[in-house]
Amino acid sequence: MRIVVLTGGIGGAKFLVGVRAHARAVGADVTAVVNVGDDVRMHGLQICPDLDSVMYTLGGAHDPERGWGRVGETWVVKEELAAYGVEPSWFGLGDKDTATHLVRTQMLTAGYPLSAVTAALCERWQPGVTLLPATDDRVETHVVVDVDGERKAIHFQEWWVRYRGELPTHRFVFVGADAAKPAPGVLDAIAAADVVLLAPSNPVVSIAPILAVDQIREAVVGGSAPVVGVSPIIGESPIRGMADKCLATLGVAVSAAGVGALYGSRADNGLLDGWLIDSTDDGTEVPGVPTRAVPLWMSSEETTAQMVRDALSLAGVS
Ligand code: FO1
Repeated sequence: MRIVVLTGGIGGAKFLVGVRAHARAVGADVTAVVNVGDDVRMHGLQICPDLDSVMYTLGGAHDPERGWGRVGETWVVKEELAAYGVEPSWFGLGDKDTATHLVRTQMLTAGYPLSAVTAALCERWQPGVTLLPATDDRVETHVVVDVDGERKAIHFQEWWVRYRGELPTHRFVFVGADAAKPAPGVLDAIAAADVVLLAPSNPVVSIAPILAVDQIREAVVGGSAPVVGVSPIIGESPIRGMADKCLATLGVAVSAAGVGALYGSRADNGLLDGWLIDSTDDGTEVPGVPTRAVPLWMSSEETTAQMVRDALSLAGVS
């Protein structure tokens, strides 16, 4: 079986741990198509938070407490940059993490595309799934906000890390998405997939920027593989992160029903053939989309692998 997962950062990374466990048990092949909208250049380094969260998590090197970056991290570079008074002081790069960004930036500068750089970094971390950036082109999520009496667009990282998403926020823009092409391997993986899963990642700033690349959306919506999404909302809260703030900006209810309707039914030019929701949300209805309610807390590899089995069964491919 071939499984494609569209995914963002830490929620998607945890989900992929379960996908990989299931895949190992049944001999399936997994490709993760990862959001690059969070990517940013800081201090001359190219930083890919979602690719790194997935790579470190599957490589057993992530910090589960902090939710991003490396476990056992030290912060000498950050302290030294602060001593020089260098901005942005609100964004922290750990020492170990910095080595990843140095390797990546060096390879990009030498002319390698992000997909090749990611494959090279994964040589070390052996994630056990194929990690593909959605695109090798520059796609960045910017956020239109009111700040200091002015309306302007700031980078997603500034919106989230500097301002904790607390600014009056009007919309999210995926700069570069119009012209972006899928990274090598993305369309082939979707075309060959037996199922496409939408990880329980942020629908607005993790999944949407992937699908903002036209050819990816067309391949998923027009492809033969069933598409099943896993709700990132349990009750009225995101599993983690800022999905509540993002959904509120779009005027979408922070609920499994709200996100399911945002994705929409495949029969109605939307995405979903099935929508996996948490047991507490049993009874949720999404027009045109079969739902199934199961426990969605990713508390262990085994409980997450069970969610994956439930998603595959809902897709009719287990
Ligand atoms: N999140 C923070 O809250 N503060 C930081 O200083 C910070 C730095 C950082 C550096 C590298 C990296 O890969 C991620 C980092 N994050 C940081 C996490 C990141 O802002 C977001 O949580 C993700 O982009 C959302 O998935």
